Amino acid sequence: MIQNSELILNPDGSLYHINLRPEHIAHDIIFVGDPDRVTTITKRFDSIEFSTQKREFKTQTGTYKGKRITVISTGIGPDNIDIVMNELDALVNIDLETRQPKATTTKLNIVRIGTSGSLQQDIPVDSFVMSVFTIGMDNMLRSYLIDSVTEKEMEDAFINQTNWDLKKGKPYVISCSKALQQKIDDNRMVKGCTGTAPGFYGPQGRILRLTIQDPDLNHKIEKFHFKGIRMTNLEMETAAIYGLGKLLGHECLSLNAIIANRPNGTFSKDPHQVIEKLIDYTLEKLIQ
Ligand code: R1P
Repeated sequence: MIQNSELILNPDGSLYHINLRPEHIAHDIIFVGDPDRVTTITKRFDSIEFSTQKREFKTQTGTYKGKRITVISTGIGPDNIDIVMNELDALVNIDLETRQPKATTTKLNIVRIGTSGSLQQDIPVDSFVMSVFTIGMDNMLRSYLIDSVTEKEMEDAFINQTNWDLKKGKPYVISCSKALQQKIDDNRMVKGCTGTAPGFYGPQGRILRLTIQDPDLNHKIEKFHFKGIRMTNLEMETAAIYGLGKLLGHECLSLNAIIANRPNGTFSKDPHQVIEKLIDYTLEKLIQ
């Protein structure tokens, strides 16, 4: 039995942070970072059956062209993903009455619609990137036993080519769900490898007033190559989603609206429009 201190339920039986009970969620789930992006998506729905919000975790469940979908905002960063993935998994794979894992597991389909910065001159603002691989430069996932789900050869290549300082922790590489990739991919997507950083400024090579540990890191990441794969973009959630998804047995895919181009120093003139387009793209693919 999982103790009250480890699996915390609110008085209404919902999970502590995400405020959800099992009946509140669909098995097809869209993650966004920004709570305001939840309604940007669900305003397209036929109807909404459930809404809640606690802290940065806003959730709405409804139907889009007859398909039941849940949209959840995760806020920013891998630490929040640890909360959302574990609590969502508990909703389907732990009996909340007996506090025991269920005998059979239920798989969730999770698609992230995020914003991101391109690392390559030829991937301009306003394009879409599908994260076929992700490199986690955060350390959250290393609290779990991850060797069964990581791509070690690519991990070593990244550490060597970027001369990564292991004092910052050890990067890890995870691939996306092949089933979701097949369902959602088409030629409007740039396929690539997304770097997940544990912060927005120093961890992504942005210098304001502080000296950073490796000012050349983005340049080295941009040049990284492994068996035809290159780094396409940087954001703050994908590796944590893919890692926990693989460990818990869920299908996960991350789609990125490119709103900044780091090497060119440009920012989209209309970031909302590229996000809206990526939302339309994703919803149409999900109902196929
Ligand atoms: C930083 O501005 C945030 O935007 C990106 C990053 O991953 C980080 O969460 O994603 P979202 O737009 O989904 O929040």
